[in-house]
Amino acid sequence: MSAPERPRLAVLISGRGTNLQAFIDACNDGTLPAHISLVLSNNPDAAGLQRAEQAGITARSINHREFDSREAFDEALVQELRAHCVDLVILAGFMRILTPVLIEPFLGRLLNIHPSLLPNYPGLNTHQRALDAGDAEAGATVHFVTEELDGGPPVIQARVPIRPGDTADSLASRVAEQEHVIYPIAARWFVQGRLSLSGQQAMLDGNPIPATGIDHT
Ligand code: NHR
Ligand code: GAR
Repeated sequence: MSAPERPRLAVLISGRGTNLQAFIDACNDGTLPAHISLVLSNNPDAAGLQRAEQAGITARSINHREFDSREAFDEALVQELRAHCVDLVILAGFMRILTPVLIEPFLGRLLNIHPSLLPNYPGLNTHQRALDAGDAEAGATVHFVTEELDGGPPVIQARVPIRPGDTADSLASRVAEQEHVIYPIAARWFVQGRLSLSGQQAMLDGNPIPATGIDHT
């Protein structure tokens, strides 16, 4: 008898792909019992596409600029995701706001990592905003993606200190280290069948996850 197939992931990127690399490593070392079936980028120049190719993963860029509407772009993404029978979609530094065309068919199977302690600082420039506000801590949050931008139910969150002299870049790299830890954990919970979305509530092992996610600090 053949071994059961591993759950199939798609990772959507726009840039460097360091979170993608964390997923590649976690799948390779077995800590994430899943298979990355597809990497998609809206940006043809994303460095992460090379990481995928080096790992032997099918990678495609679908340039959003070639579409007349956000919906038409999302439709092209959905076609690729369906063609690869994807079980879980991972947004990893993906920079295009998605419409219901993609969100509805993948609701509950779509995760994002956002570089802030949600519900603080949804949207862009999170590290500079945390510095400007004089915050003592920053962090990252994995959440289920819903139509509301960065507003879907949190799953897991990691905090880091903000240190004197931090710049947006120094803070971003401290946060990124934690991103690479917590994001594969959330995906592992999902592929193990432990994590789900029930209405607007994220559930782990049948219990509701608190409003800011499981604290991994
Ligand atoms: N789509 C929906 N519907 N809901 C979410 O929660 C989403 C999403 C798409 C992406 C990631 C998010 C982040 O973690 C994400 C969450 C892009 C923008 C943005 O403003 C904002 C948040 C996120 C991603 N994008 C601009 C746009 O017009 C383009 C910005 C650029 O290219 O630099 O799409 O931060
Ligand atoms: C990550 O820090 C991620 O949290 C953030 O972009 C970076 C991508 O890095 N996401 C967003 O800002 C989404 N709008 P990576 O390409 O090296 O994984």
